[in-house]
Amino acid sequence: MRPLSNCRGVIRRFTTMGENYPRLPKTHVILDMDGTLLNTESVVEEVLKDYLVNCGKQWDGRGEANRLGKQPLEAAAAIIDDYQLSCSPEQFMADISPLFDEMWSKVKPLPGAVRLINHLKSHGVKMALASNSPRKNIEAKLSYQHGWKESFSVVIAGDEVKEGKPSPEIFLEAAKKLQAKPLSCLVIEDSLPGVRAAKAAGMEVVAVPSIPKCAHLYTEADTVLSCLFDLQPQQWGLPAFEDWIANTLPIEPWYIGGPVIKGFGRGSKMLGIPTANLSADDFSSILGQQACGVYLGWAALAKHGVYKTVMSIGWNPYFDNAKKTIEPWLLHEFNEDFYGEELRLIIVGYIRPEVNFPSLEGLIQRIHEDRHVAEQALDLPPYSNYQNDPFLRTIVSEETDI
Ligand code: ADP
Ligand code: RBF
Ligand code: MG
Repeated sequence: MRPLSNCRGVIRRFTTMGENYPRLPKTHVILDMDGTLLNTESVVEEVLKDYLVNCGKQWDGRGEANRLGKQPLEAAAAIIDDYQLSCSPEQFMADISPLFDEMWSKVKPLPGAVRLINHLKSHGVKMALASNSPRKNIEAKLSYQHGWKESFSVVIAGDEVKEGKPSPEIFLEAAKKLQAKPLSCLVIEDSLPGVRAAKAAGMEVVAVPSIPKCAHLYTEADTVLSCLFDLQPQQWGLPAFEDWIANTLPIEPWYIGGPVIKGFGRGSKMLGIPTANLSADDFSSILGQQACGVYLGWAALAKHGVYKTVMSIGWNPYFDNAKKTIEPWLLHEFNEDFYGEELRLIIVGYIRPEVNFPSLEGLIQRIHEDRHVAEQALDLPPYSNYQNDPFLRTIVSEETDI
């Protein structure tokens, strides 16, 4: 089996001097905030939806890629253009800013953000926050995230520089205040203007795109990751995470359940791997907060019992689905289908990002490797106890096969 640690997480890496070229070790990390550390977008969407309805328009997610990472007035101009509104960017900002101010308390950290900040902080790696957001908004957003403000040695806001991203100024200013050379700083960014700004500042950049299916646009980034879970700081000379256990990353467990629905019918037919799908529509809010990827967990089937499971959550890049799906493979041989039966899942750990494969055989082989990883890891203490969780046990009827 291929060593998983070599291929975990990195969707693509550009190096001009070959894979083994040693990078200049990084001593400092500069982080973008919205879309990189905080899931601001879901709250922004909520506000925009209401605002546009009042303007007689309907929000359809249009132009998100056009807006992300921009400076506030430019983002406003993009929305005005996309939705043919009749106000000026200044008027738009004046109308919408108070609505945002009421919402910052609802913004949640993105998966892996708290882990990353705590990790760097505990190893004494100095961090800067470099955001196009105005200082007032940064302060408001940070005030709701416990311990974040103190974690950053430097915070630079969009209204504290002459030009925001994609100008390099904000990153150069952050490096200066950190007293670090640009090449000693690693930038983590979700947006294209942010990546461009960091490159123009002479820095290396890890991109973690916040819009699905956009990874191919990030040609300027040094590495493109699917989510922050996949960051390997040791590749940049920074201290490695120590929380991976048997090729899995324990996460704050999440609990979902519902009747098994029909999927695309290709799991068993094309792959020989049946997946008992749950309706992603019923979980759109929780799915929006979680990173796409391959996960391990425990599954309960009301009329059968409790089983180990390994699943993919996301867009299935090999099939390029138009909708996100939840695809749990229960690690047990069943004699029959169980469509309609109540299925409950506790998702306890992360294995890897969803990726594309050059062949169906490659995908199948990798899913079997995932199964092996999950089977072994689920016997270990951080995960094994969840099989007895009442969330699972209480739905399983007495006369089951377990
Ligand atoms: P679909 O696309 O409709 O989900 P699949 O080919 O993926 O079809 O088959 C999934 C169905 O197979 C499940 O809904 C379930 O009824 C059945 N099944 C049988 N064994 C398993 C298993 N070990 N894990 C998941 N589903 C299984
Ligand atoms: N599909 C992908 O396109 N890329 C993946 O990396 C991927 N990983 C998977 C891992 C597991 C453990 C499982 C069960 C499925 C995975 N699939 C992946 C999903 C597979 O494409 C899906 O089950 C079929 O499309 C069935 O509808
Ligand atoms: Mg299926």
